[in-house]
Amino acid sequence: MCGIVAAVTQRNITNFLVESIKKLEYRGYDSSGLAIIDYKNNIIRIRCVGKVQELIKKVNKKKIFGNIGVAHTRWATHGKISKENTHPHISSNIIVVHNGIIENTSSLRLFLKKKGYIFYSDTDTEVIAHLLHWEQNKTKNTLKKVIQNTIERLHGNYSMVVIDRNNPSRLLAVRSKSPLVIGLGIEENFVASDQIALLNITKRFIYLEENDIAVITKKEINIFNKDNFIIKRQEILSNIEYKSVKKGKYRHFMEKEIYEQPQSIRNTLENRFRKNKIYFSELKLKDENFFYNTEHIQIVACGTSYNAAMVSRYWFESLANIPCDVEIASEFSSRKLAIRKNSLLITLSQSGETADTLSALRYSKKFGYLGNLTICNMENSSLVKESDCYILTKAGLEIGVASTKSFTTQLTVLLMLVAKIINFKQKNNDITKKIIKTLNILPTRIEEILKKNKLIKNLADKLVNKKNILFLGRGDEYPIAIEGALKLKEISYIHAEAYPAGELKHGPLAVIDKNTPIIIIAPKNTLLDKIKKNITEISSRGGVIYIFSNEDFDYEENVTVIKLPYVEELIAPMFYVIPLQLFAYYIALSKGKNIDQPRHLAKSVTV
Ligand code: HGA
Repeated sequence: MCGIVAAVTQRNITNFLVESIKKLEYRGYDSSGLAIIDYKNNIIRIRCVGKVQELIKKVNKKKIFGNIGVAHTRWATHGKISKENTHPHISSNIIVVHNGIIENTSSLRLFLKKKGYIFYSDTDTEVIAHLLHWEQNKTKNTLKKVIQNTIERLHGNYSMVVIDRNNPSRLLAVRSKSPLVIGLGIEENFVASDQIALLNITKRFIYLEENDIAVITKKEINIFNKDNFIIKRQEILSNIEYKSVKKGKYRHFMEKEIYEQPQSIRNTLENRFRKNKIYFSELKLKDENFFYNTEHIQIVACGTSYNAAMVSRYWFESLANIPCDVEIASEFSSRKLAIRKNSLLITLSQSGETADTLSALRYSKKFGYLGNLTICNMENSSLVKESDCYILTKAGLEIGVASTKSFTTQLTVLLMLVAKIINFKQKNNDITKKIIKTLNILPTRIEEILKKNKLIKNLADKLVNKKNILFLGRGDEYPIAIEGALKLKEISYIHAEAYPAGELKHGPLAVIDKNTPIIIIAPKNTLLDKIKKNITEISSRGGVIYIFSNEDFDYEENVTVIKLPYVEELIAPMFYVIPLQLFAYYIALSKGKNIDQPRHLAKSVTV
C-alpha cells in the first residue's frame, strides 16, 4: 500500500515521476503528490486528492524542471483523505514520502510541538519530516546519520525516501517492512515500491532488505545494513515485460486477469511434472525433508489467499491424510500458539508483502515449527526472502485490486503440493497420477466455462439491484462461496455473505425472503444429495435460489439452474470460482463502479 517513486537523473524528471506513480496507483489511490527540486533549488510540490490523473492534469499546467524528486500515491492510515495529508511532507529543507505507520506518532508530535514545530497535516509522515529536520539542525550530521538516529525513535513501519534541498544530489531510501527497489540507469538511478513503476526505464534492479539505508546519486549507490556496514545486495535482471501491464482489448485489468487464468495456470504447471512426480525447481533437497517429516500443516493467510488455503485444507486431509489448520494471519499472531508436532507452516500471499502474513511468519519463528514454506507470486518479495523455502505461482502481474488469477494459481500450486507430499509419504502413486492428469485438463475446463460468460451476465443483470446476496456451498465449494461473496463485496459494494449450505437452518435462514437471492454452488459430487436437501429447506420458505451446477435439477418456482459444463470433482473449486468472479465483475460493471480500484481498498496490503 502507498506507492513511492523517486529519481535522481541527468534529464528533467517531471514526466517520469507522474507516469511512474500512475503505475503504482493500484497500491493506493486516495490522493497523490510529487516534489521536485528545480534548477533554481526551489522545492516545487504539487498534491491533490483523487486519482493520479488529477495530479497529471495539475502538473501539465506547470513547467517544472529538475533532476531530483519524489512522488507518492496514498492509502491513508493517519489523517483523512485531504490535500494537506497528501505526501510528500516537508519540513523546511527536508522532503519525505513514506509507506507505513508510525505507532508513537502522538508522543513525537507533542515533543516536536514543544520544540516549536507547526504541523500542517494529521499524518505520521509529517512527524518523520520534522524529526529529521530537528535532528539535522541539532547534530549537523550527514543525512544518513540523521536518518539512522531518527529511526531509532520511530516505532512502526517506515519505508521512505528522503531528499535534502541543501544537498540536492542524493536520495536516501530506507526500507522497513514495505518493499523498496532501486532501478539502475546509466548515470541516473531510481527508487520505487514496485519494479513495475520503472520497467519502461530499466530492467536492472536491486531490492533493499529489511533496515537497509541506500544513499543514491546519479552515479553511485551505497547500501548500508542495520549495523551501518556497506553491503552489496544482488542485482537482478527483471524478466517482466512492460507490455504486460496494459489492459489490451479488455475494459478493466480485472476482466483481463479473469480471462488470463487458463494461461496463468498453464504457466504455473509448466515444467513441474516429471515421470508422474511433482518437481518444484525452487525447492532444495533439504527443503523436501520438511515434507517427508510433516505430520501437520498450518496455513496462514489473509483475504483471497485465506480462501485458497481453506480449499486446500480439504485436499491435504482427504487426499494426503495430513491434518491441516488454516488461520487468518492477523489472528494467528495475536494469540499464544500451541503447535502440533512436526507442523509445517505455510504462508500464502500474492505480493509476498502482505504485512499481516509477514508478521505471522515472523511470529511463528518463536515457536517450534518444523519449517516454513511460502507460496507466493513475487520472487523478490519479503515472504520469499524470510521463509525457509518457497514455491512460486506463475500468475504474472495482477493489477486489479480484486484478486482472480492469483487465487486459481495458488490453488493449482496447493494441489501440486498435496501431490508432492503424497509422493513422500505414501508408496501408492495413483493419487499423484490422478492429480497430475486432472491438473493438465484444468486450463481447458476454465476456457470452457469462460465461454459461458453470457449466462453469467444475464444473471448479473437480473440481480444488479439487490441489496444483499447469500452464497452457499458444501465441502471444498464452501470456501468458493466465501470467495464469491468477497469478490462481490469488494467491487460492487453489495452486501454478501457465505455459509456452508447445511448451516443455514442454524440461524441465517431467518434472513431469507424474496429480496435476498441465494447463489448455491452445487457441482455433481458426493455432497450433491445433501445440498439438494438444503435447497428444499430454503425453497419451501420462499427463498429465491440460483444454482450453479453441471447437474439437472427438477425444482419448480423460485429455483433457477445455471447449467455449467462438466468438470472433474478434484478441480471443481478452481472451475466454479470463475462464474463467481464474472458475476461480481458484471454486477460492478452495470453499477458503474471503479472495478480495478474499489473504494477504500488497495492491492498489496503492506500496513
Ligand atoms: N501513514 C501514512 C502512509 C500510509 C501508508 O503507508 N499506507 O499504505 C499516511 O497515512 O499517509
